[in-house]
Amino acid sequence: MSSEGKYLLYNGLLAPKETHSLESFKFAEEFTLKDDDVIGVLYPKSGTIWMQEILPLLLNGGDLTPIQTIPNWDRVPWLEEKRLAEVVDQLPSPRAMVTHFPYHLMPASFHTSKAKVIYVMRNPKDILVSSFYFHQMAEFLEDPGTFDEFIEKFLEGKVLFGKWTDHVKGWKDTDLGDRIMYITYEEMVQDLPAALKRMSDFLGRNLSDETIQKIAEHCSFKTMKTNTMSNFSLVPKVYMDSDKSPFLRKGIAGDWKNHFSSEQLARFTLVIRKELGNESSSLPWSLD
Ligand code: PPS
Repeated sequence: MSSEGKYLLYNGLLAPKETHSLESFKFAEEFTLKDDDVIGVLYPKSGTIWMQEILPLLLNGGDLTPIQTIPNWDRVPWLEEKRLAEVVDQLPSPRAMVTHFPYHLMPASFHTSKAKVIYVMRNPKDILVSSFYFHQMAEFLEDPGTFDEFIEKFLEGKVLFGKWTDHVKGWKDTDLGDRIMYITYEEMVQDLPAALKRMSDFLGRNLSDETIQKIAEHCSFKTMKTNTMSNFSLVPKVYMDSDKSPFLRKGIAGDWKNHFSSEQLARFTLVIRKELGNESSSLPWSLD
């Protein structure tokens, strides 16, 4: 399949045809969000699958049934993907979903609802590295080229769901007030129970320390790697080849240090800093 054949363009954003269609985007546009819906919002490779494990457990008080019996893509579907239309009627209440949408493409009903958002942000250099390997293992994505070439594509926004800087700026500047909570992938890696507690309080769950601890154990990188409902081992190898790179690859902060040369780092930082403008100073990690 040619690379042009693998992606579609929706409002200037690239998305893989394997999982998205113009109909699925239309379905998302017209989707009616409910007041008690919870949406994990993440730029690709920022921990989406992680949120698909976490949200059901926070919302149901730690009942492991959904994460042990339902594949992640049906358990907490992507708002923009084809699967949503298939599974939406089976979602338990309150519903949990995830999305890679930038803020300005959220459905109209989102803005009039009281649906809550947890926005997870990850160091863009680690996103880039994670994405580089993902493009090598996923047949439905185009070849990333060399690491140098992929850096250029990332900086130009010629990657899935556009520029990281646009995503972050759009979601930082909203009128959602206390409907949105911000957290970083790095905070989650550093102290998952503390991150879960913050999320649980935000969702009005008030879970006990014991339940938080239990959820943290089941959402650890190690446990998720062995969960067949979450590690993509159910997907045939012709689509996702874990021998090339597992989906749950390293699960750490700072792997970029093993990949970026000093020249690449300087170029990357310069562009990102310029595009973020004032927003650079409020980032939780140094861009250097
Ligand atoms: S996607 O394709 O956009 O849905 O990918 P996404 O799930 O957003 O991001 C994949 C990266 O998240 C890491 N991940 C985790 N890290 C730490 N702990 C847990 N439990 C966890 N679950 C997923 C996953 O390993 C990918 O990062 P890398 O750096 O490639 O390991």
